[in-house]
Amino acid sequence: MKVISGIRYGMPNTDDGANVWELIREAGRLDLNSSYCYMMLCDYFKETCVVAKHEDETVGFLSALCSPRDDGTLFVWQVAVSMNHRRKGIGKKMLHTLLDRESCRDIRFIETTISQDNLASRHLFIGLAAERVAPCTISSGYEKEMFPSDSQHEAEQLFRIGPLL
Ligand code: 9YT
Repeated sequence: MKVISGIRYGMPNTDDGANVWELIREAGRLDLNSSYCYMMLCDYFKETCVVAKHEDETVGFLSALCSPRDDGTLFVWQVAVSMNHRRKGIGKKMLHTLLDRESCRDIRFIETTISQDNLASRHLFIGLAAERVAPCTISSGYEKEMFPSDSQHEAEQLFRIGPLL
């Protein structure tokens, strides 16, 4: 558990799932998955997820998983920070907290998908690559046409960072 400026960064528990679901709903910008999905991430994938808390409030959540291809790639699914706690570097601190964990010891590449309008996440990952002195390539990921036609979902570009030192 890390504490920086009164915010605690740690591994989530199943109990955090419901609060995480509310955080993602309030944050507004991300795809809201089912509460079951967030509970399952906080349970089975806790080693590669980070929850940020200020007192009793859940103010940030990062979900990620090691690629089942077992090729040293960490897939970062969502990075969410509550409205009231933006511009404090919480997203970046969650990423560094995760990369410093034993569970990420063999990670050499980070992949994530980000839509064009999610400027905060685009800056976050480009900034991370610069800090870790690693190349960042952006390519087409999930095209708009791949999503259900009535979902209004934007295209998601694939960011790939690495090799990490
Ligand atoms: C890095 C990040 O948060 N990507 C979002 C992917 C997608 N739009 C989602 O799950 O919300």
